[in-house]
Amino acid sequence: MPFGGPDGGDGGSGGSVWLVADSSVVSLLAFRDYPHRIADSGTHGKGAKKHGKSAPDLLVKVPEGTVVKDHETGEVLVDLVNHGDRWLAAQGGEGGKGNTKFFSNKRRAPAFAEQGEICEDKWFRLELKLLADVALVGFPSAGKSTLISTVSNATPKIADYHFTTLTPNLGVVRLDGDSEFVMADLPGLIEGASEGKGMGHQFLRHIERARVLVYLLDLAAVDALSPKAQFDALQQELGSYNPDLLERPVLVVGSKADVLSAADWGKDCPKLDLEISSVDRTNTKELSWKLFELVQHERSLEPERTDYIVHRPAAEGVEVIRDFDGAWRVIGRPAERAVAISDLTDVIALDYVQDKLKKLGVEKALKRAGVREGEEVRIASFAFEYHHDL
Ligand SMILES: Nc1nc2c(ncn2[C@@H]2O[C@H](COP(=O)(O)OP(=O)(O)OP(=O)(O)O)[C@@H](O)[C@H]2O)c(=O)[nH]1
Ligand SMILES: [Mg+2]
Repeated sequence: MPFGGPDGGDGGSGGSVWLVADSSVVSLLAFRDYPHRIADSGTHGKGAKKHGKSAPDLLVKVPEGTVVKDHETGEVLVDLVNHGDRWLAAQGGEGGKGNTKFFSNKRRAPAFAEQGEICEDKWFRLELKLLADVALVGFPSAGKSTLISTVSNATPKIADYHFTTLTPNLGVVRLDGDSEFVMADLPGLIEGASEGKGMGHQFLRHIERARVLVYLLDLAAVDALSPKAQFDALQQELGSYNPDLLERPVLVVGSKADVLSAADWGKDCPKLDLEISSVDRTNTKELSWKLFELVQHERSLEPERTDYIVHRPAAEGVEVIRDFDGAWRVIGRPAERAVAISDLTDVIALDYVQDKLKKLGVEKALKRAGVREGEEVRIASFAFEYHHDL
């Protein structure tokens, strides 16, 4: 302001990007559609000493069990294990100080102000260890693999002989942006499975971890066990493996309804929650939504953790290294920041930056590293010649 002195307010800081483990998110699929996550910028400072507004941090939800790795080296940066665990992935830029802040007896009319800091911009690789929310249990050839291939992204082997599935298949059932859960297709169970018969017993532990169970009963099994006999046998096997499994929320579902229905079996079919056909997709969407609601309910009963872990990078100091061509390079966020936010074409500003670098210990670090008169020193995108005490 002419005659009035400096009156520029500070700029607001930009938001940081955090990754936060959240039990309602089960997959990383959203990152395939939308890999860039950008926190908002702060707003500019204005005259009349008005400060700009800082932007809020952007909290990006990831599933529990997400491992964050360096995109290039594959180094594990953080393991977000439990709901609420969070990690500072990229720090927002700090707002620049308005020229009001540079007013002093020495500098009565500072014509310069700091630039806002350039924010961090990084790529990471996210990986996830899946745990099933829903487990499909049923006799061999009941149609478990066909069902999971219809409602999820899993592509298991399907065939008309028993024990086609030898190891569990996991699939993500995605109903819309925020509604998703993990389904496990397990090898078929038979009578005696809990004593080790057939394939399924090795996988009963997967069932133990699932929040919700589906008993898939083959309605087309004309020359095998009736749906009722299948149901009884499944309950028997699960109960003798672990009685708690009988308390688990469960949907009793008849499969292959395009061939035969519950009505065709009369008393030989237990009461079903749903009849489905994976072939003509009768009720498969309905089943997914019902399962999602049960899973959501179970998730809501789980106690909210309050002891989550916050991971943030350690404060950085100043380090001096030799650049690729032999020049010196100062690295460390505070020093890089001091240079990046200042208008180095303004002599008074330059003076201010030099002061700041000295305070940060840059000069000391350069001396310690052995920099000699006239050698080139770089900080971020700025380069200068080193002269002792200048
Ligand atoms: N008509 C009809 N056939 C089906 C349906 N679902 C599955 N099938 C058939 O049933 C047979 C067995 O299907 P799978 O999905 O492999 O059965 P599974 O339960 O995974 O069997 P295992 O892996 O051996 O335990 C295949 O020939 C499927 O094509 C359905 O809704 N209708
Ligand atoms: Mg199968």
